[in-house]
Amino acid sequence: MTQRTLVLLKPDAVRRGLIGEIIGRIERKAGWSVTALEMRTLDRAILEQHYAEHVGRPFYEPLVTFMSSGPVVAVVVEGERVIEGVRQLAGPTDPIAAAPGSIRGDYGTIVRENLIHASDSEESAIRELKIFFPGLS
Ligand code: YYY
Ligand code: MG
Repeated sequence: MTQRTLVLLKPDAVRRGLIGEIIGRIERKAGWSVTALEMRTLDRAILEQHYAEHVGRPFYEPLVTFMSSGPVVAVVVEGERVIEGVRQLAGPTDPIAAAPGSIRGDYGTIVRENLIHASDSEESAIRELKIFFPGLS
């Protein structure tokens, strides 16, 4: 089942020089490929759309501050079961709970600064891809 998912390399990953490392891990999975990519700094409006489910939660304001603190790299990844697959590769939200070998488990310690966003379902992927890559057919 070929799918498309949205990955964001968060400002901490960009600042720490982990763009190549993280994209490299994704590219090494058999049959997965990067089909679009853009570096950009996100503003409050786009983050409110992207994180709509979290608006009003206690961590929302610090999350927006962090996510707009520097450029992110938005990446479209296509391939076999890529939605579930990239979530697995990323690991759980809390990097300390994430297993070594996962991206968050290998590089993160702080929940907010957990390096990577990946769409969590087919419905989220479609919604998020529209926000970041509106021109994609
Ligand atoms: O999908 P995922 O990124 O793993 O977690 P979400 O529950 O959707 O939360 C989005 C984002 O918000 C998370 O990656 C870090 C941040 N966050 C936080 O700072 N503190 C929390 N208690 C929960 C989430
Ligand atoms: Mg999420």
